[in-house]
Amino acid sequence: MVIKSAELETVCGITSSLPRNELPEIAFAGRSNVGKSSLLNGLLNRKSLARTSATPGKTQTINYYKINNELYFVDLPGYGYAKVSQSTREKWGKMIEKYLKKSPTLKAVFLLTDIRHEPGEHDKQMYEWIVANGFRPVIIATKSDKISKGQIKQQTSKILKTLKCPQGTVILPFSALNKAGRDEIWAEIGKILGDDNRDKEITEENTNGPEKKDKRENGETE
Ligand SMILES: Nc1nc2c(ncn2[C@@H]2O[C@H](COP(=O)(O)OP(=O)(O)OP(=O)(O)O)[C@@H](O)[C@H]2O)c(=O)[nH]1
Ligand SMILES: [Mg+2]
Repeated sequence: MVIKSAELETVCGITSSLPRNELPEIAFAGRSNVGKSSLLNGLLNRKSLARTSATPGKTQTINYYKINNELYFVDLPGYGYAKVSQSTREKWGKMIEKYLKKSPTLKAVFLLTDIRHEPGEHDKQMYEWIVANGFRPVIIATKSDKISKGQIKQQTSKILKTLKCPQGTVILPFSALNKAGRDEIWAEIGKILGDDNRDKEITEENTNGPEKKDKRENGETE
């Protein structure tokens, strides 16, 4: 995709209601410091559209970036950051869950995990939330420049195994440093936009679907 425009359009805090976007959304989730904002900048060829930081906990809001008037990238708050209080962490968790449940144009969720490490408890929980909401997450293994090329396959297999991903789950290594994996991620986004990857079986079983839509149409917020 040729990026003609990319701008931060909406920032949602813990108490904000979510915007009613018409355009498709792709969300990026992952623990604090895993490289979500760096991935967005890398995909969009911008140095600092999404603010990145060596200090974990930088993105504490849901940030909607509008791309080319065609779609939104949604940067979700990083979880698992030890220095925030338990109650704040719970509020973030609720905010992320609300986002997954109440976003009718959400097409896919990309779950980021650090290629060097086995996913932890918070990653497993996030994976399960995503699946419970009817999505098959695309896994992005970040910071691939930190390991040798020969280790990539072994590490991505370990991540898939730890998260108990079903066969066929897409996992793509990415480096914000040298942009390796960028084209593959854009190719996946292209597929998603042409072909909704929401898990049809789960969606059909989920009888809350139409009710959710009605609530939004009636202007109700939580
Ligand atoms: N070597 C390397 N460093 C990276 C990569 N991606 C991110 N980083 C570094 O990791 C740190 C965190 O990156 P961010 O993009 O801010 O992470 P985030 O997931 O948005 O973090 P929160 O906003 O706290 O949730 C920064 O110091 C980045 O420079 C990568 O691919 N390779
Ligand atoms: Mg961030």
